[in-house]
Amino acid sequence: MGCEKKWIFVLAVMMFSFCWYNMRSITWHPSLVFRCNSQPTIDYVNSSSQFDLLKQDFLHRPIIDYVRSSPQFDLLKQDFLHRMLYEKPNVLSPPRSDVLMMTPWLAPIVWNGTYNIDILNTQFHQKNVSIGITVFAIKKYTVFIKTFIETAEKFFMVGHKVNYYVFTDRVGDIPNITLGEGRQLVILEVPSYKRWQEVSMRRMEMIRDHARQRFVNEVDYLVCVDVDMRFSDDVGVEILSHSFGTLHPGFYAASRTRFTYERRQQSTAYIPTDEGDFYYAGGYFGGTVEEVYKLTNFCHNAMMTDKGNNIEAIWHDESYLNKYFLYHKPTKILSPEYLWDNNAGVPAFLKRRRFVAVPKNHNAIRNKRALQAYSRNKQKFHS
Ligand code: 5GW
Ligand code: MN
Repeated sequence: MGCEKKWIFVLAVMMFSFCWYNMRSITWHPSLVFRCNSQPTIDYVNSSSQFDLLKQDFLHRPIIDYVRSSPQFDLLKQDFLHRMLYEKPNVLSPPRSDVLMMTPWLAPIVWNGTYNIDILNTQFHQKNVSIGITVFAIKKYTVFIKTFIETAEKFFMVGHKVNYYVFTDRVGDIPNITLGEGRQLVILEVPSYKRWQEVSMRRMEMIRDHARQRFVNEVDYLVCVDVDMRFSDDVGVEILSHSFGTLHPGFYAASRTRFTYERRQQSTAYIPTDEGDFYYAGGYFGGTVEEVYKLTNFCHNAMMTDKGNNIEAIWHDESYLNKYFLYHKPTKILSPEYLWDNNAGVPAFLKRRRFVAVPKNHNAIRNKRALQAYSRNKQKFHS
């Protein structure tokens, strides 16, 4: 009997100390405090500034309860699609099998047939997105502005809010063009540089400076393109993403070693022959204003470093852009439909030519200096 009581006592002491130990851990262990909180994730997002960007990440998730409980999520209420009728995507029959539709880092490559513009337009209209398109018309290149804007009125982001940002040293040469509703022309007077290489390269610095001072207050996305171009088919919100680059029409099928990256190690634009994904065109990139700021800031700083070391990358701004995209992978890539030169013919995979180069010789033969520039320029288009 006495022996039995002793064991019951020992057992009771053990159970008591076990319970007490666990109660201690409930009050003292910090992770358990979180587990007891009924809505910990929301508090966490609200209280931590480094999670600010994550707020956007909730856009497409059906988190009705969270929306109700948090006033700063009010805007999300609009962000649900309504009934739409369209053909079902077919898992076993991809829309294109003749071209690469996705990079190894899962960024889409935009080709005709791979997207539904009605779905995308609905999404972007709901967000009330506005788009800035930057273009440089320095010296004689003002002659390209009329065609550029007139064709953009027909094909570029029709139905969305658009600001044309025309950088020029010849404000008086920019023609008056009647624009559609929600579209405006902003002329930005900038200095011109003597060397044509510098005219092209300084675009990075000027876009960077205006992104910080102006674009960030006026538009959501920037599209930065060459001016010696005409739109000949739709270019819409399917191109928009955090950051995007465009496949150069001369190199979409080329091997790595054939890419005309900067190959001198002394340059900040240097890319070794065993690296590189694509050859991106200098004349067509974009993204959110913040991402374009980062991109142009990188390229300009790299150019200035090289300038200090008396070196200039082989294809100027394009070389620095390619270096940037190698280590800051774009979140979307535009196929050559978005940047074509009819001198390269029309291959079978190219279903649409949306933005094509305007031949430059008419302009060039007008004076000797421009003619010299044109012949250098022809080499510059390396296809
Ligand atoms: C002039 C002569 C040779 C090279 C560039 C220029 C030039 C370029 C110029 O005098 N004024 C000018 O505004 N640009 C801007 O730089 C244009 O926006 C032009 O689209 C861009 C890139 O130059 P491109 O278009 O001559 O280059 P490629 O590679 O398309 O031939
Ligand atoms: Mn060009």
